[in-house]
Amino acid sequence: MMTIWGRLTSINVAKAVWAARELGLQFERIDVGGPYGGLDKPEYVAMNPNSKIPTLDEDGYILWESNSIVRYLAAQYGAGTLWPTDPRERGLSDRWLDWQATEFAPAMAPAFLGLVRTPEAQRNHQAIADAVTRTNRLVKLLEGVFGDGRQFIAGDRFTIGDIAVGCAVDRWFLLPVDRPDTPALAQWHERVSSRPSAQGILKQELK
Ligand SMILES: N[C@@H](CCC(=O)N[C@@H](CS)C(=O)NCC(=O)O)C(=O)O
Repeated sequence: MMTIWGRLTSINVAKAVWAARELGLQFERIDVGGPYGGLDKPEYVAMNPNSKIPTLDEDGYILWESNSIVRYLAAQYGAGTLWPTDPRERGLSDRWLDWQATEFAPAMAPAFLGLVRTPEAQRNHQAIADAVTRTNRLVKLLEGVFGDGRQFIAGDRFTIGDIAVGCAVDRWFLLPVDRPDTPALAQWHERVSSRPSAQGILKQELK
């Protein structure tokens, strides 16, 4: 029995759920976090002392940190598909999970939190503008990657890197900000958004 704890409006929950769906796994998702609360409840903290979402529970095996969950699911159930078996091939996909968490997410966060989660009167417009500049630089980097005509982020197969960066770019494209023209990136975004496993996860209203 597999359970994923977390509201689907969270980018980090979205990554875990997308991976599980892509792998065809049966699981239950339980809404916690955001308006649902529950992250400070002792039962939740006992599972996830970081009091964040998502948390995976598979028959008592508890795992938190979204990218670790994506990696675990892919390694356990997606060898040769989401999880390339050749270490060099896998590295070219896997690095994008780190890049999403350590480069893209911190760059975008002030813009996302400012524009989606902060009432207009309380917004820090300078912080939002700086975030837009920083994130657009990264988005241009991605345009360069897809500029060589590749179908997916690590080549010709959909892998874990597409999940992490797909969720991040999806949110960036949904934010009401000025963006550079990135046609190759936009085409890839359409390609990954149209996968059956991404329905209800990507291209959703930001909350
Ligand atoms: N590094 C963690 C970050 C988790 C995180 O920040 N989750 C946010 C949602 S995206 C959270 O739990 N926020 C509190 C809430 O939703 O109430 C991961 O990737 O899993």
